[in-house]
Amino acid sequence: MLEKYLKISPEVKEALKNNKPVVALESTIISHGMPYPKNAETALKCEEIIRDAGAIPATIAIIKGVLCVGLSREEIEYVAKEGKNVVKVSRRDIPVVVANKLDGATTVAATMYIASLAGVKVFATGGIGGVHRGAEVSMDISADLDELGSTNVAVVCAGAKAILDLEKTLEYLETKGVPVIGYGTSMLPAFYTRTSAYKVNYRMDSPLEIAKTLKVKWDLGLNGGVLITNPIPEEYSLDEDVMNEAIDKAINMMNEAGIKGKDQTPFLLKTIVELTGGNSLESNIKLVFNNCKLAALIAKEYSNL
Ligand code: PSU
Ligand code: MN
Repeated sequence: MLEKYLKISPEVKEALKNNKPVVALESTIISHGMPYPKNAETALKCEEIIRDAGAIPATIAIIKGVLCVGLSREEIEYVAKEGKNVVKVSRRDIPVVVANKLDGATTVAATMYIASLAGVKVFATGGIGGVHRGAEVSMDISADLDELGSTNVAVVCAGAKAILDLEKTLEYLETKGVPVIGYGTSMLPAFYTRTSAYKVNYRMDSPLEIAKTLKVKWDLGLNGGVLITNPIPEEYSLDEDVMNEAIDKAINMMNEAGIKGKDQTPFLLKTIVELTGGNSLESNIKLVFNNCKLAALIAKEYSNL
């Protein structure tokens, strides 16, 4: 039944069969999160970093209605070049895009779900979606958080951008039973910066410690994800005040333009890069690389348990 919808690349299939470490990668970050050609270069480099660290990369997207786990170079180039012409697919969009044989770039939520169908346990990205500022009125809460609450995949990220309400995002994750781990830190990283005003739930200093927690969680039937937050390397971190100013401005521009729903996050990401120049894009790329490496190390430890 599933085979009808799901295509796992031969390399990823072989790795999963032999319990080799695999790391999932999302594709909305490629299509909607970064401009071409940096997005293609970044996506390919992520795969290389994961391989160099001893795991197999599995970039996930929907190609002509097929849920693909492990894209070819050409498919990555295609999603990167098409950019926003590719549908941004979160959980709710999967059935429509598949039924109509469309192309879709998967968000954290959709990537987690498809990874879990394939049996991939560890996933690397940049930043997750979360509770938006003003959510007490707009109710804009990313489906990424509910997916973390129910799907058994660990997500390695650099925290969340301050386009979100970080405090409410943590509260929501607590409600959903999602442990938030800080890798080598007890403070929640805020994407461009290594810290924020908020604490993570647990600090862990080794990939093995994290892998053990994943194993126990799922062995006990505690379904859902784990969020591993990995601070941006010091040398690429950006000034908090400068970034917050750009974020505030981008949110005002978004509200003035009346942008709503799934278009909000892509608009904010694009506008922040425009307002801060190539600097923030470069930092974004570097933190994703850093997360790919950590995810590979966690996947390796997990496969040995
Ligand atoms: N935040 C980022 N970069 C991204 C995204 C979020 O810093 O690329 C993307 C991810 O794919 C994430 C999605 O899953 O946006 C969340 O969108 P929404 O807020 O509409 O759920
Ligand atoms: Mn939303």
